[in-house]
Amino acid sequence: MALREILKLPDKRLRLVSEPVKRVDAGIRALVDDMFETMYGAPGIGLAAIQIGVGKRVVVMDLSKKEDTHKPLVFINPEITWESKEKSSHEEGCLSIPEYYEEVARPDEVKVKFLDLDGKTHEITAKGLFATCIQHEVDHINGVLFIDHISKLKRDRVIKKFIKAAKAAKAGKTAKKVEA
Ligand code: GNR
Ligand code: NI
Repeated sequence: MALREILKLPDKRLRLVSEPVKRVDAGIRALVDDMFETMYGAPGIGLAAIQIGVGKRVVVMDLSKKEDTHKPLVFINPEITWESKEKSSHEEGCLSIPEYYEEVARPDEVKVKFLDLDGKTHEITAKGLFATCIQHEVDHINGVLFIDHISKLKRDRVIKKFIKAAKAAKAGKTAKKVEA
């Protein structure tokens, strides 16, 4: 198990399309372990492998409220096979875009097909926060970020802010409080 560094905007690797997993083997299980450690450590409720720099279609999630009742979920090669016409809007955040939150409208309900850690296929229906989160994570493995679903004005502003912060960090300055 290892805590891995989470890639932040404007890291270009966040824009890569991840590759399907061919075989669920010990390497994938080790990756999933690292992803859970990193997600719980952040803390966050979901994580896609590309957020730790691994371009494989692997997602972990835990939507449980209390820390002592972990409900770890793993989705390998997740595919959205159906989405409801009804949309609903929820405030989203992303560990790769820290401390930025915005409302995003997405299909209210989706069906998701995926493999588990034994390589077995499942298809489930997700609603509410689960639906929001799985769509957010499937976006990640396709190189899409939640800010791609908000207005261009807001998106450009947040990207600019993170570019500025990255430059300041590189220059060894305090990059914590860069104004938008
Ligand atoms: O921790 C996270 N919270 C969250 C809140 C609303 C919608 C989506 C998410 S996912 C996010 C973790 C993350 O960045 N996953 O990619
Ligand atoms: Ni995210």
